[in-house]
Amino acid sequence: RDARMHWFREARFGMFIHWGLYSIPAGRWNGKEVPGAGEWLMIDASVPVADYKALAPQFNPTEFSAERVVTLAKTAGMKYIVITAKHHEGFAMFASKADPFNIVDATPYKKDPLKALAAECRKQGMKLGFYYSQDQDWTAPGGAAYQTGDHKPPTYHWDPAQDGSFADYLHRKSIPQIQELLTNYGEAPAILWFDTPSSDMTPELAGEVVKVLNQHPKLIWNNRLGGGYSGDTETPEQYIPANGYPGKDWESCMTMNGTWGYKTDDTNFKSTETLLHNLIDIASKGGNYLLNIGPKSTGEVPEAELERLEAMGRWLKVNGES
Ligand code: FUL
Repeated sequence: RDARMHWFREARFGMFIHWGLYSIPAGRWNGKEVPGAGEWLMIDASVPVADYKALAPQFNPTEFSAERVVTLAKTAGMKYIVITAKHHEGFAMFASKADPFNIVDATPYKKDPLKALAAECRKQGMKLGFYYSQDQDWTAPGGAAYQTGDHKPPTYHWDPAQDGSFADYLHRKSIPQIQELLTNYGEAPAILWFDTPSSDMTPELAGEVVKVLNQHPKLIWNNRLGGGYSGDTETPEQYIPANGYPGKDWESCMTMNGTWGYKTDDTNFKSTETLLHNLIDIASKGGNYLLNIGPKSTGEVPEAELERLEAMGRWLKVNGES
């Protein structure tokens, strides 16, 4: 375990990337701002599955450049990147034989950005991890949904197209896609970042996922798989634990404004000074800072995020080690 965690313990600073179809509506639906995080738009606005899936043919991020993103992370002083391979919306940002709702098969872009990122990260010596929403999936039958608005228990679905068995969803989509992410990108990813487990993820079902993960001895995975598994890392979200987590590996993930996925209406950005204070505070307590960017649907990184990361890099160059 120590050998496996070694690079993570030295890293201190990483880039989180939330990017998916939600970057197209960018927080607005039917001409109105939808309160909440941009990547939660589908559930917050109760968008029917067919309407949401209709976003895919509009997704053509021709301005995305893996080279620019990895260079930006490097410039900022970051040592690793974790990108959303599939968020709760259920759309795979990678080539997938397991499910056709993916960027290669369902969009005019037709390319796999994770492939480009994996190649560029290898080239620039950057670790790459994949975020994968293994439990919530709002466009796949049987995928889980959190309790939101007036959605009804026990499933909290809002469209009959979402109904089905969670175990079937896990066997047909989630586990096969996890396997794709673990094997299709050369060396296995450095991190698998799971999220928002529900009670659907029983110890038995989670155990099936763990069997797959255990085939990759260098893989680090977080504490959000569910089923009682604690994983390798604690993941405080949007806060810094007062005393860190003595004896544990941890990573505070945070946004620069108030959303993970791009939202045109959210311009409430923290100052570079605040972001640097967070980094120093976290590092002094033995953790890592996983700081988010939310690229636009074109693939471009919002200017406010670019500026801050470049400014952090300039400060670190003068004042940091490395
Ligand atoms: C949360 C998710 O629901 C958010 O959308 C985001 O991905 C964050 C890092 O984890 O709980």
